[in-house]
Amino acid sequence: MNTQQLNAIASALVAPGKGILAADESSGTIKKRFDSINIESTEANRQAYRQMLFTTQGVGEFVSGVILFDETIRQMADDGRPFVDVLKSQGAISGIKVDAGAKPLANSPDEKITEGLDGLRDRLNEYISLGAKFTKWRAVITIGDGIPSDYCIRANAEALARYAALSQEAGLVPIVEPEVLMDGNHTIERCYDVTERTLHVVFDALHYHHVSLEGMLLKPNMVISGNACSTQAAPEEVAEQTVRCFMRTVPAAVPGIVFLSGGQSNEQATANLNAMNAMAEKHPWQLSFSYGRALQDPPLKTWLGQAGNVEKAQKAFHHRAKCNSAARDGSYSDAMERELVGVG
Ligand code: 5MM
Repeated sequence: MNTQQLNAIASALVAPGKGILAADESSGTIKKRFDSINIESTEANRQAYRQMLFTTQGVGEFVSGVILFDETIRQMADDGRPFVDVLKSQGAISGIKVDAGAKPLANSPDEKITEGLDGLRDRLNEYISLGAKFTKWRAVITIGDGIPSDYCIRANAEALARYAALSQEAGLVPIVEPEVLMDGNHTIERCYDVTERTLHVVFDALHYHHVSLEGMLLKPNMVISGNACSTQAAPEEVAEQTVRCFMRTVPAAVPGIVFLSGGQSNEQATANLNAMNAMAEKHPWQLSFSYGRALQDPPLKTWLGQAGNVEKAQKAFHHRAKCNSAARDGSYSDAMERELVGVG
């Protein structure tokens, strides 16, 4: 492992004003997204969709890196350039999702365990040859009656730590994603408790697996009300609870926290990140984004699988990326949000 190289990539991914586009939808997830716009999930449509995103002019000003799926890292643009090279020309670093998805946890059927460790060392080497510089692994923690169990949190933390250690051994920056789902009617306080518990266990596991904190990024949920909770916390409260939770659990050596959007609306995800970066309280890490849906919803709904809509869809994507870039230093505003009229 070249520590300096790892640290440089991790820092570049959270460079000021920039964040990550999560475009690593696996086959099942991209099918769901395409179903929502009545498009068939064929290889050609997936290539056309990702090409629309990756060739958006000027988006490299706001996007430091893109997380790809196995199929996508092997695909090319219509002009014959591999997507990895297209992204490079935008100034964006390519990363790869390396988990094999969340599956039912044995002996706790309402909970999930992420699989994919078998053969990972070899797969990492192949991804390096395809141009990947960083990786991502997502663990899913569900809030419900009597869950999450310590068993689920520990099993997922162990897998995350084993993945992160293997990734660093190969020279790839791991993005460690323990996602506490926002599905349910739980309060923001319950989300705080579960997120705090989860992060303690994850960082404990990372420690005993000798993962270098300077050469990794954390991709967590924000501390937020459940989506069916009758009281929805405003951005200032989300920011206050999230930063307090992380100050108590995430070591200062971690260069950046890149949030997932988790089903928040586009504007909510931007406003919440903005509120954190606008806080007077100083925090030791870069607070950034690694959004999937909250960056892609407007371009997806504008594109609709039509070549004639590509330009408008790219404008919608550029706008979302620009708004989230502004949220990196607390300068996002309603006026900026409304700058793009009639698209998305
Ligand atoms: C883009 O979706 C990623 C892959 O999901 P699947 O394994 O379900 O196909 C996902 O890991 C994503 O990176 C995170 O959930 C963050 O995306 P959101 O939409 O929550 O910002």
